[in-house]
Amino acid sequence: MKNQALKNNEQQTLSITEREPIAAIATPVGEGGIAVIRVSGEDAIATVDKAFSGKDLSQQDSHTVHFGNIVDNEGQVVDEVLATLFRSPKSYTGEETVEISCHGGVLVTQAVLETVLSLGVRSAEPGEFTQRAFLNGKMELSQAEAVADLIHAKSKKALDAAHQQLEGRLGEHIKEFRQQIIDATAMVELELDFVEEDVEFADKEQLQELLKELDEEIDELLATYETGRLVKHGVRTVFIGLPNAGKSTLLNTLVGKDRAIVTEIAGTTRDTIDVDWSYDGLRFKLTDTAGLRETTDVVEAEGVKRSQQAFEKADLAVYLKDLSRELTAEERQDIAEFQKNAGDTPFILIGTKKDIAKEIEDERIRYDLKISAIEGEAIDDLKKLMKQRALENKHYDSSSLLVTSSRHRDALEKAQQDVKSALQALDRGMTGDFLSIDLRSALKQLGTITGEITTEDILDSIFSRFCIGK
Ligand SMILES: Nc1nc2c(ncn2[C@@H]2O[C@H](COP(=O)(O)OP(=O)(O)OP(=O)(O)O)[C@@H](O)[C@H]2O)c(=O)[nH]1
Ligand SMILES: [Mg+2]
Repeated sequence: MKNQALKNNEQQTLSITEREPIAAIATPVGEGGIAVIRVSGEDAIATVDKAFSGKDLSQQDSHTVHFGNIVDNEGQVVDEVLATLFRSPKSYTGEETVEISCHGGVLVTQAVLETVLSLGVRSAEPGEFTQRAFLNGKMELSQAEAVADLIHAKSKKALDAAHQQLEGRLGEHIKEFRQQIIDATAMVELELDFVEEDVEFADKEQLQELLKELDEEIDELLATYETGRLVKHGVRTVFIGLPNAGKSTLLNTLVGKDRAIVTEIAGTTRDTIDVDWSYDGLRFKLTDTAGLRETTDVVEAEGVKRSQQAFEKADLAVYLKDLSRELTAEERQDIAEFQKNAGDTPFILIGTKKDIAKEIEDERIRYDLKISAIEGEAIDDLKKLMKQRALENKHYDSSSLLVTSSRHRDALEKAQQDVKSALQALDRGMTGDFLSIDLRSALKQLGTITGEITTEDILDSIFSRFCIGK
Protein backbone atom coordinates (compact mmCIF):
# COMPACT_ATOMS: atom_id res chain seq x y z
CA MET A 1 0.00 0.00 0.00
CA LYS A 2 2.72 2.34 1.05
CA ASN A 3 4.78 1.80 -2.06
CA GLN A 4 1.78 2.04 -4.27
CA ALA A 5 0.66 5.25 -2.59
CA LEU A 6 4.14 6.70 -2.92
CA LYS A 7 4.27 5.83 -6.56
CA ASN A 8 0.91 7.44 -7.10
CA ASN A 9 2.00 10.49 -5.19
CA GLU A 10 4.96 11.00 -7.40
CA GLN A 11 2.86 10.71 -10.50
CA GLN A 12 0.03 12.77 -9.21
CA THR A 13 1.78 15.66 -7.49
CA LEU A 14 0.62 18.12 -10.07
CA SER A 15 -2.81 16.79 -10.85
CA ILE A 16 -4.66 16.95 -7.52
CA THR A 17 -7.90 18.81 -7.92
CA GLU A 18 -8.91 20.54 -4.72
CA ARG A 19 -12.66 20.64 -4.49
CA GLU A 20 -14.99 22.49 -2.13
CA PRO A 21 -14.26 21.55 1.47
CA ILE A 22 -16.31 18.75 2.99
CA ALA A 23 -16.51 17.53 6.58
CA ALA A 24 -17.85 14.53 8.48
CA ILE A 25 -17.41 12.68 11.72
CA ALA A 26 -15.02 9.87 10.82
CA THR A 27 -15.45 7.79 13.97
CA PRO A 28 -18.51 5.71 14.93
CA VAL A 29 -21.40 7.39 16.68
CA GLY A 30 -21.34 6.84 20.42
CA GLU A 31 -19.29 7.61 23.46
CA GLY A 32 -15.56 7.07 23.32
CA GLY A 33 -12.24 8.51 24.37
CA ILE A 34 -11.96 10.68 21.29
CA ALA A 35 -13.81 11.29 18.07
CA VAL A 36 -12.34 12.57 14.81
CA ILE A 37 -13.89 15.08 12.46
CA ARG A 38 -12.32 15.08 9.06
CA VAL A 39 -12.26 18.17 6.85
CA SER A 40 -10.90 17.97 3.32
CA GLY A 41 -10.81 20.31 0.33
CA GLU A 42 -9.59 23.60 -0.89
CA ASP A 43 -8.26 25.82 1.92
CA ALA A 44 -9.43 23.35 4.56
CA ILE A 45 -6.68 24.46 6.93
CA ALA A 46 -7.38 28.18 6.67
CA THR A 47 -11.10 27.49 6.98
CA VAL A 48 -10.79 25.43 10.16
CA ASP A 49 -8.41 28.03 11.51
CA LYS A 50 -11.30 30.53 11.60
CA ALA A 51 -12.85 28.51 14.41
CA PHE A 52 -9.59 27.48 16.05
CA SER A 53 -8.02 29.37 18.88
CA GLY A 54 -4.39 28.49 19.33
CA LYS A 55 -1.60 28.76 16.78
CA ASP A 56 -2.38 30.13 13.34
CA LEU A 57 -2.93 26.79 11.59
CA SER A 58 -2.44 28.22 8.14
CA GLN A 59 1.19 28.93 9.01
CA GLN A 60 1.96 25.40 10.17
CA ASP A 61 3.66 22.57 8.34
CA SER A 62 2.05 19.42 6.98
CA HIS A 63 1.89 16.41 9.31
CA THR A 64 1.92 18.46 12.50
CA VAL A 65 -0.52 18.34 15.42
CA HIS A 66 -1.76 21.42 17.31
CA PHE A 67 -3.58 21.83 20.56
CA GLY A 68 -6.31 24.47 20.86
CA ASN A 69 -10.02 25.16 21.14
CA ILE A 70 -12.80 25.06 18.63
CA VAL A 71 -14.78 28.22 19.19
CA ASP A 72 -18.23 28.98 17.77
CA ASN A 73 -19.15 32.25 16.06
CA GLU A 74 -20.24 33.73 19.40
CA GLY A 75 -16.82 33.10 20.85
CA GLN A 76 -17.95 30.18 23.02
CA VAL A 77 -15.54 27.28 23.41
CA VAL A 78 -17.11 24.18 21.89
CA ASP A 79 -14.33 21.74 22.83
CA GLU A 80 -10.63 21.37 23.45
CA VAL A 81 -9.14 19.64 20.46
CA LEU A 82 -6.05 18.51 18.58
CA ALA A 83 -5.85 19.53 14.94
CA THR A 84 -3.72 17.35 12.66
CA LEU A 85 -2.75 18.98 9.38
CA PHE A 86 -2.08 17.35 6.04
CA ARG A 87 -1.12 19.49 3.10
CA SER A 88 -1.87 18.44 -0.45
CA PRO A 89 -0.99 15.99 -1.91
CA LYS A 90 0.17 14.11 1.15
CA SER A 91 -3.18 13.21 2.63
CA TYR A 92 -5.69 10.40 2.27
CA THR A 93 -7.75 12.37 -0.25
CA GLY A 94 -4.77 14.12 -1.80
CA GLU A 95 -6.38 17.41 -0.82
CA GLU A 96 -5.58 19.70 2.07
CA THR A 97 -7.00 17.98 5.13
CA VAL A 98 -7.51 18.70 8.81
CA GLU A 99 -8.42 15.99 11.27
CA ILE A 100 -9.90 17.42 14.43
CA SER A 101 -9.69 15.10 17.41
CA CYS A 102 -12.20 16.14 20.04
CA HIS A 103 -13.79 14.51 23.08
CA GLY A 104 -15.78 11.46 22.10
CA GLY A 105 -19.29 12.36 23.25
CA VAL A 106 -22.23 12.29 20.85
CA LEU A 107 -23.27 15.90 21.43
CA VAL A 108 -19.84 17.47 21.65
CA THR A 109 -18.74 15.77 18.43
CA GLN A 110 -21.86 16.97 16.68
CA ALA A 111 -21.26 20.51 18.02
CA VAL A 112 -17.71 20.57 16.65
CA LEU A 113 -18.97 19.35 13.27
CA GLU A 114 -21.74 21.98 13.26
CA THR A 115 -19.17 24.68 13.96
CA VAL A 116 -17.04 23.54 11.05
CA LEU A 117 -20.08 23.37 8.77
CA SER A 118 -21.02 26.92 9.77
CA LEU A 119 -17.78 28.06 8.12
CA GLY A 120 -19.18 27.22 4.70
CA VAL A 121 -18.02 23.62 4.64
CA ARG A 122 -20.40 21.02 3.19
CA SER A 123 -21.40 17.72 4.86
CA ALA A 124 -19.62 14.84 3.17
CA GLU A 125 -21.59 12.12 1.40
CA PRO A 126 -20.91 8.46 2.27
CA GLY A 127 -17.49 7.48 0.95
CA GLU A 128 -16.81 10.93 -0.45
CA PHE A 129 -13.33 11.17 1.07
CA THR A 130 -12.36 7.88 -0.56
CA GLN A 131 -14.02 8.94 -3.79
CA ARG A 132 -11.85 12.04 -3.82
CA ALA A 133 -8.80 9.90 -3.08
CA PHE A 134 -9.68 7.88 -6.17
CA LEU A 135 -10.41 10.91 -8.34
CA ASN A 136 -7.11 12.41 -7.28
CA GLY A 137 -5.23 9.28 -8.28
CA LYS A 138 -4.27 8.32 -4.73
CA MET A 139 -5.69 4.87 -5.36
CA GLU A 140 -7.26 2.75 -8.06
CA LEU A 141 -10.94 2.02 -8.04
CA SER A 142 -10.41 -1.59 -6.94
CA GLN A 143 -8.34 -0.27 -4.04
CA ALA A 144 -11.09 2.16 -3.07
CA GLU A 145 -13.55 -0.73 -3.07
CA ALA A 146 -11.15 -2.67 -0.88
CA VAL A 147 -11.36 0.10 1.72
CA ALA A 148 -15.10 -0.61 2.03
CA ASP A 149 -14.44 -4.36 2.15
CA LEU A 150 -11.87 -3.82 4.88
CA ILE A 151 -14.37 -1.90 6.98
CA HIS A 152 -17.12 -4.45 6.44
CA ALA A 153 -14.89 -7.54 6.81
CA LYS A 154 -16.43 -10.01 9.25
CA SER A 155 -13.74 -12.68 9.29
CA LYS A 156 -9.98 -12.94 9.19
CA LYS A 157 -10.01 -14.34 5.65
CA ALA A 158 -12.25 -11.56 4.39
CA LEU A 159 -9.84 -9.09 5.94
CA ASP A 160 -6.86 -10.79 4.24
CA ALA A 161 -8.64 -10.63 0.89
CA ALA A 162 -9.42 -6.94 1.35
CA HIS A 163 -5.79 -6.27 2.28
CA GLN A 164 -4.56 -8.00 -0.86
CA GLN A 165 -6.81 -5.83 -2.95
CA LEU A 166 -5.91 -2.70 -1.04
CA GLU A 167 -2.28 -3.37 -1.75
CA GLY A 168 -3.19 -3.11 -5.39
CA ARG A 169 -2.54 -6.71 -6.32
CA LEU A 170 -5.71 -7.05 -8.35
CA GLY A 171 -4.87 -3.77 -10.07
CA GLU A 172 -1.41 -5.11 -10.97
CA HIS A 173 -2.93 -8.21 -12.57
CA ILE A 174 -5.39 -6.12 -14.53
CA LYS A 175 -2.61 -3.81 -15.68
CA GLU A 176 -0.68 -6.81 -16.98
CA PHE A 177 -3.76 -7.99 -18.87
CA ARG A 178 -4.27 -4.55 -20.31
CA GLN A 179 -0.65 -4.42 -21.40
CA GLN A 180 -1.04 -7.76 -23.17
CA ILE A 181 -4.09 -6.45 -24.99
CA ILE A 182 -2.29 -3.25 -25.90
CA ASP A 183 0.54 -5.36 -27.35
CA ALA A 184 -1.96 -7.41 -29.32
CA THR A 185 -3.69 -4.27 -30.54
CA ALA A 186 -0.36 -2.88 -31.65
CA MET A 187 0.25 -6.02 -33.71
CA VAL A 188 -3.16 -5.76 -35.31
CA GLU A 189 -2.94 -2.09 -36.01
CA LEU A 190 0.46 -2.46 -37.53
CA GLU A 191 -1.17 -4.73 -40.03
CA LEU A 192 -3.91 -2.19 -40.64
CA ASP A 193 -1.34 0.47 -41.46
CA PHE A 194 0.19 -1.70 -44.14
CA VAL A 195 -3.02 -3.06 -45.49
CA GLU A 196 -2.51 -1.58 -48.93
CA GLU A 197 0.75 -3.35 -49.29
CA ASP A 198 -1.12 -6.58 -48.59
CA VAL A 199 0.92 -7.52 -45.59
CA GLU A 200 -0.40 -10.48 -43.64
CA PHE A 201 -0.32 -10.23 -39.88
CA ALA A 202 3.33 -9.97 -39.19
CA ASP A 203 2.95 -12.89 -36.92
CA LYS A 204 -0.47 -14.42 -36.75
CA GLU A 205 0.75 -17.26 -34.59
CA GLN A 206 2.33 -14.95 -32.10
CA LEU A 207 -0.88 -12.99 -31.82
CA GLN A 208 -2.86 -16.17 -31.38
CA GLU A 209 -0.48 -17.29 -28.68
CA LEU A 210 -0.79 -14.00 -26.85
CA LEU A 211 -4.59 -14.05 -26.89
CA LYS A 212 -4.80 -17.68 -25.82
CA GLU A 213 -2.50 -16.99 -22.91
CA LEU A 214 -4.61 -14.03 -21.92
CA ASP A 215 -7.79 -16.11 -22.10
CA GLU A 216 -6.26 -18.68 -19.77
CA GLU A 217 -4.98 -16.11 -17.32
CA ILE A 218 -8.36 -14.43 -17.09
CA ASP A 219 -9.85 -17.88 -16.52
CA GLU A 220 -7.50 -18.48 -13.63
CA LEU A 221 -8.41 -15.22 -11.99
CA LEU A 222 -12.11 -15.83 -12.55
CA ALA A 223 -11.78 -19.23 -10.91
CA THR A 224 -10.95 -17.51 -7.63
CA TYR A 225 -14.30 -15.74 -7.53
CA GLU A 226 -16.23 -18.66 -6.02
CA THR A 227 -13.82 -18.74 -3.09
CA GLY A 228 -13.68 -14.97 -2.97
CA ARG A 229 -17.43 -14.78 -2.67
CA LEU A 230 -17.49 -17.33 0.16
CA VAL A 231 -14.72 -15.52 1.98
CA LYS A 232 -16.35 -12.14 1.64
CA HIS A 233 -19.99 -12.99 2.22
CA GLY A 234 -19.71 -16.16 4.28
CA VAL A 235 -20.58 -19.78 3.53
CA ARG A 236 -24.36 -20.18 3.46
CA THR A 237 -24.81 -23.39 5.41
CA VAL A 238 -28.16 -25.08 5.87
CA PHE A 239 -29.07 -27.72 8.48
CA ILE A 240 -31.76 -30.04 7.25
CA GLY A 241 -33.37 -33.24 8.48
CA LEU A 242 -36.54 -34.69 9.94
CA PRO A 243 -38.23 -32.99 12.87
CA ASN A 244 -36.42 -33.69 16.15
CA ALA A 245 -33.13 -34.65 14.44
CA GLY A 246 -31.23 -32.14 16.58
CA LYS A 247 -30.73 -29.32 14.06
CA SER A 248 -31.47 -26.49 16.46
CA THR A 249 -29.38 -28.11 19.18
CA LEU A 250 -26.42 -28.35 16.82
CA LEU A 251 -26.78 -24.73 15.73
CA ASN A 252 -26.83 -23.60 19.36
CA THR A 253 -23.80 -25.76 20.16
CA LEU A 254 -21.77 -24.33 17.27
CA VAL A 255 -22.51 -20.69 18.00
CA GLY A 256 -22.26 -21.20 21.76
CA LYS A 257 -25.61 -19.71 22.69
CA ASP A 258 -29.26 -20.62 22.78
CA ARG A 259 -30.21 -18.98 19.55
CA ALA A 260 -32.89 -21.44 18.41
CA ILE A 261 -35.60 -22.97 20.57
CA VAL A 262 -35.04 -26.62 21.37
CA THR A 263 -37.74 -28.95 22.72
CA GLU A 264 -38.44 -32.64 22.53
CA ILE A 265 -41.52 -31.86 20.46
CA ALA A 266 -41.07 -32.66 16.78
CA GLY A 267 -41.82 -29.59 14.69
CA THR A 268 -40.43 -27.01 17.13
CA THR A 269 -38.66 -24.85 14.57
CA ARG A 270 -41.22 -23.23 12.30
CA ASP A 271 -39.29 -20.57 10.42
CA THR A 272 -35.71 -20.57 9.19
CA ILE A 273 -33.25 -18.95 11.59
CA ASP A 274 -30.01 -17.38 10.32
CA VAL A 275 -26.99 -16.98 12.55
CA ASP A 276 -23.53 -15.63 11.74
CA TRP A 277 -20.69 -17.79 12.91
CA SER A 278 -16.94 -17.84 12.26
CA TYR A 279 -14.60 -20.76 12.40
CA ASP A 280 -10.86 -20.65 11.79
CA GLY A 281 -11.06 -17.33 9.99
CA LEU A 282 -13.94 -18.33 7.72
CA ARG A 283 -17.41 -16.90 8.11
CA PHE A 284 -20.48 -19.11 7.93
CA LYS A 285 -24.09 -18.07 7.72
CA LEU A 286 -25.83 -20.94 9.46
CA THR A 287 -29.48 -21.55 8.70
CA ASP A 288 -31.58 -23.71 11.00
CA THR A 289 -34.70 -24.98 9.28
CA ALA A 290 -38.04 -26.51 10.08
CA GLY A 291 -37.86 -30.29 10.13
CA LEU A 292 -38.97 -31.78 6.83
CA ARG A 293 -42.21 -33.72 6.89
CA GLU A 294 -45.61 -33.90 5.28
CA THR A 295 -47.92 -31.70 7.28
CA THR A 296 -51.40 -30.26 7.16
CA ASP A 297 -50.46 -27.41 9.48
CA VAL A 298 -50.27 -24.32 7.24
CA VAL A 299 -47.57 -22.62 9.31
CA GLU A 300 -45.40 -25.70 9.40
CA ALA A 301 -45.96 -26.31 5.70
CA GLU A 302 -44.70 -22.80 4.95
CA GLY A 303 -41.68 -23.51 7.19
CA VAL A 304 -40.92 -26.70 5.25
CA LYS A 305 -41.13 -24.74 2.00
CA ARG A 306 -38.61 -22.23 3.36
CA SER A 307 -36.30 -25.06 4.41
CA GLN A 308 -36.35 -26.26 0.86
CA GLN A 309 -35.57 -22.78 -0.48
CA ALA A 310 -32.68 -22.38 1.98
CA PHE A 311 -31.32 -25.72 0.79
CA GLU A 312 -31.44 -24.57 -2.82
CA LYS A 313 -29.48 -21.39 -2.08
CA ALA A 314 -26.91 -23.02 0.18
CA ASP A 315 -23.15 -23.24 -0.37
CA LEU A 316 -22.99 -26.16 2.05
CA ALA A 317 -25.75 -28.55 3.14
CA VAL A 318 -25.64 -30.58 6.33
CA TYR A 319 -28.18 -33.38 6.69
CA LEU A 320 -28.86 -34.60 10.22
CA LYS A 321 -30.10 -38.11 10.95
CA ASP A 322 -31.18 -38.98 14.48
CA LEU A 323 -29.22 -42.13 15.43
CA SER A 324 -31.58 -42.92 18.27
CA ARG A 325 -34.28 -43.74 15.76
CA GLU A 326 -34.51 -46.54 13.29
CA LEU A 327 -33.76 -45.45 9.75
CA THR A 328 -36.94 -45.82 7.74
CA ALA A 329 -36.97 -46.67 4.06
CA GLU A 330 -38.62 -43.36 3.49
CA GLU A 331 -35.87 -41.37 5.18
CA ARG A 332 -33.21 -43.29 3.36
CA GLN A 333 -34.82 -42.33 0.12
CA ASP A 334 -35.08 -38.75 1.35
CA ILE A 335 -31.37 -38.60 2.09
CA ALA A 336 -30.48 -40.03 -1.30
CA GLU A 337 -32.73 -37.47 -2.91
CA PHE A 338 -31.12 -34.58 -1.06
CA GLN A 339 -27.66 -35.80 -1.87
CA LYS A 340 -28.61 -35.94 -5.52
CA ASN A 341 -30.30 -32.55 -5.53
CA ALA A 342 -27.30 -30.96 -3.85
CA GLY A 343 -25.49 -31.40 -7.16
CA ASP A 344 -22.23 -29.48 -6.92
CA THR A 345 -23.07 -28.06 -3.51
CA PRO A 346 -20.96 -29.79 -0.86
CA PHE A 347 -23.04 -32.13 1.28
CA ILE A 348 -22.33 -33.53 4.73
CA LEU A 349 -24.30 -36.38 6.23
CA ILE A 350 -24.13 -36.65 10.00
CA GLY A 351 -25.64 -38.95 12.56
CA THR A 352 -26.80 -37.11 15.69
CA LYS A 353 -27.46 -38.07 19.32
CA LYS A 354 -24.63 -40.57 19.28
CA ASP A 355 -24.90 -40.73 23.08
CA ILE A 356 -28.27 -42.45 22.82
CA ALA A 357 -27.76 -44.14 19.47
CA LYS A 358 -29.45 -47.47 18.80
CA GLU A 359 -27.08 -50.35 19.34
CA ILE A 360 -27.54 -51.74 15.87
CA GLU A 361 -25.80 -49.61 13.31
CA ASP A 362 -27.38 -49.33 9.96
CA GLU A 363 -25.00 -50.46 7.29
CA ARG A 364 -27.01 -49.08 4.43
CA ILE A 365 -26.01 -45.54 5.10
CA ARG A 366 -22.56 -44.00 5.32
CA TYR A 367 -22.19 -41.09 7.69
CA ASP A 368 -19.42 -38.54 7.36
CA LEU A 369 -19.49 -38.15 11.12
CA LYS A 370 -21.45 -39.24 14.15
CA ILE A 371 -21.84 -36.57 16.76
CA SER A 372 -23.48 -35.78 20.04
CA ALA A 373 -24.28 -32.09 20.39
CA ILE A 374 -25.34 -32.59 24.00
CA GLU A 375 -22.05 -34.23 24.99
CA GLY A 376 -19.93 -32.16 22.61
CA GLU A 377 -18.68 -35.29 20.89
CA ALA A 378 -17.03 -34.87 17.46
CA ILE A 379 -18.13 -31.24 17.29
CA ASP A 380 -14.59 -30.06 16.55
CA ASP A 381 -14.32 -32.66 13.80
CA LEU A 382 -17.55 -31.37 12.35
CA LYS A 383 -16.28 -27.76 12.36
CA LYS A 384 -13.15 -28.84 10.51
CA LEU A 385 -15.14 -30.88 8.05
CA MET A 386 -17.49 -27.97 7.37
CA LYS A 387 -14.60 -25.69 6.47
CA GLN A 388 -12.87 -28.37 4.44
CA ARG A 389 -15.98 -29.28 2.43
CA ALA A 390 -16.97 -25.65 1.88
CA LEU A 391 -13.63 -24.89 0.29
CA GLU A 392 -13.13 -28.26 -1.37
CA ASN A 393 -12.02 -28.06 -4.99
CA LYS A 394 -11.76 -24.35 -4.56
CA HIS A 395 -8.68 -22.38 -5.17
CA TYR A 396 -7.67 -21.28 -1.70
CA ASP A 397 -4.65 -20.18 0.20
CA SER A 398 -4.36 -17.06 2.23
CA SER A 399 -1.58 -15.55 0.16
CA SER A 400 -3.30 -15.87 -3.19
CA LEU A 401 -5.29 -13.13 -4.78
CA LEU A 402 -9.05 -13.57 -4.80
CA VAL A 403 -11.63 -11.83 -6.91
CA THR A 404 -14.30 -11.02 -4.33
CA SER A 405 -16.52 -8.54 -6.12
CA SER A 406 -19.26 -9.49 -8.57
CA ARG A 407 -18.57 -6.22 -10.39
CA HIS A 408 -14.99 -7.32 -11.04
CA ARG A 409 -16.12 -10.78 -12.07
CA ASP A 410 -18.62 -9.38 -14.57
CA ALA A 411 -16.01 -7.10 -16.12
CA LEU A 412 -13.50 -9.97 -16.33
CA GLU A 413 -16.09 -12.21 -17.97
CA LYS A 414 -16.95 -9.59 -20.55
CA ALA A 415 -13.28 -8.95 -21.28
CA GLN A 416 -12.73 -12.68 -21.69
CA GLN A 417 -15.66 -12.85 -24.08
CA ASP A 418 -14.04 -10.13 -26.18
CA VAL A 419 -10.71 -11.95 -26.19
CA LYS A 420 -12.43 -15.16 -27.31
CA SER A 421 -14.23 -13.31 -30.03
CA ALA A 422 -10.94 -11.79 -31.21
CA LEU A 423 -9.47 -15.29 -31.31
CA GLN A 424 -12.37 -16.51 -33.43
CA ALA A 425 -12.01 -13.57 -35.78
CA LEU A 426 -8.36 -14.43 -36.14
CA ASP A 427 -9.15 -18.08 -36.84
CA ARG A 428 -11.66 -17.13 -39.48
CA GLY A 429 -9.12 -14.91 -41.14
CA MET A 430 -11.13 -11.75 -40.59
CA THR A 431 -9.47 -8.44 -41.12
CA GLY A 432 -7.65 -6.50 -38.45
CA ASP A 433 -10.36 -3.93 -37.88
CA PHE A 434 -12.67 -6.65 -36.51
CA LEU A 435 -10.03 -7.78 -34.08
CA SER A 436 -9.30 -4.27 -33.17
CA ILE A 437 -12.91 -3.65 -32.10
CA ASP A 438 -12.88 -6.71 -29.82
CA LEU A 439 -9.56 -5.84 -28.30
CA ARG A 440 -10.57 -2.28 -27.58
CA SER A 441 -13.74 -3.49 -25.94
CA ALA A 442 -11.74 -5.89 -23.72
CA LEU A 443 -9.46 -3.06 -22.78
CA LYS A 444 -12.43 -0.97 -21.79
CA GLN A 445 -13.92 -3.73 -19.65
CA LEU A 446 -10.69 -4.24 -17.75
CA GLY A 447 -10.38 -0.50 -17.34
CA THR A 448 -13.64 -0.39 -15.40
CA ILE A 449 -12.07 -2.57 -12.69
CA THR A 450 -9.18 -0.28 -11.92
CA GLY A 451 -11.07 2.87 -12.74
CA GLU A 452 -9.32 4.02 -15.92
CA ILE A 453 -12.81 3.89 -17.31
CA THR A 454 -15.64 4.89 -15.02
CA THR A 455 -19.17 6.07 -15.25
CA GLU A 456 -21.21 8.08 -12.79
CA ASP A 457 -23.31 4.95 -12.09
CA ILE A 458 -20.33 2.79 -11.22
CA LEU A 459 -18.94 5.41 -8.87
CA ASP A 460 -22.29 6.03 -7.21
CA SER A 461 -22.96 2.39 -6.56
CA ILE A 462 -19.47 1.81 -5.19
CA PHE A 463 -19.21 4.79 -2.90
CA SER A 464 -22.74 4.60 -1.56
CA ARG A 465 -21.64 1.42 0.25
CA PHE A 466 -19.28 3.43 2.39
CA CYS A 467 -20.06 4.97 5.71
CA ILE A 468 -20.11 8.73 6.07
CA GLY A 469 -16.70 10.02 7.04
CA LYS A 470 -14.74 7.43 5.04
N1 LIG B 1 -29.36 -37.23 23.89
C1 LIG B 1 -29.30 -36.28 22.98
N2 LIG B 1 -30.37 -35.53 22.71
C2 LIG B 1 -30.30 -34.56 21.79
C3 LIG B 1 -29.08 -34.30 21.09
N3 LIG B 1 -29.31 -33.30 20.23
C4 LIG B 1 -30.60 -32.93 20.38
N4 LIG B 1 -31.21 -33.70 21.32
C5 LIG B 1 -32.59 -33.59 21.77
O1 LIG B 1 -33.48 -33.85 20.70
C6 LIG B 1 -34.65 -33.08 20.80
C7 LIG B 1 -34.87 -32.30 19.52
O2 LIG B 1 -33.82 -31.40 19.30
P1 LIG B 1 -33.95 -30.12 18.39
O3 LIG B 1 -32.62 -29.53 18.32
O4 LIG B 1 -35.07 -29.28 18.80
O5 LIG B 1 -34.30 -30.82 17.00
P2 LIG B 1 -34.67 -30.13 15.61
O6 LIG B 1 -34.06 -30.96 14.55
O7 LIG B 1 -34.33 -28.71 15.65
O8 LIG B 1 -36.25 -30.33 15.57
P3 LIG B 1 -37.37 -29.45 14.81
O9 LIG B 1 -37.14 -28.04 15.12
O10 LIG B 1 -38.63 -29.99 15.38
O11 LIG B 1 -37.26 -29.78 13.37
C8 LIG B 1 -34.44 -32.18 22.01
O12 LIG B 1 -35.11 -32.76 23.12
C9 LIG B 1 -32.95 -32.21 22.23
O13 LIG B 1 -32.57 -32.01 23.57
C10 LIG B 1 -27.94 -35.11 21.42
O14 LIG B 1 -26.84 -34.95 20.87
N5 LIG B 1 -28.11 -36.08 22.36
MG1 LIG C 1 -35.43 -27.06 15.46
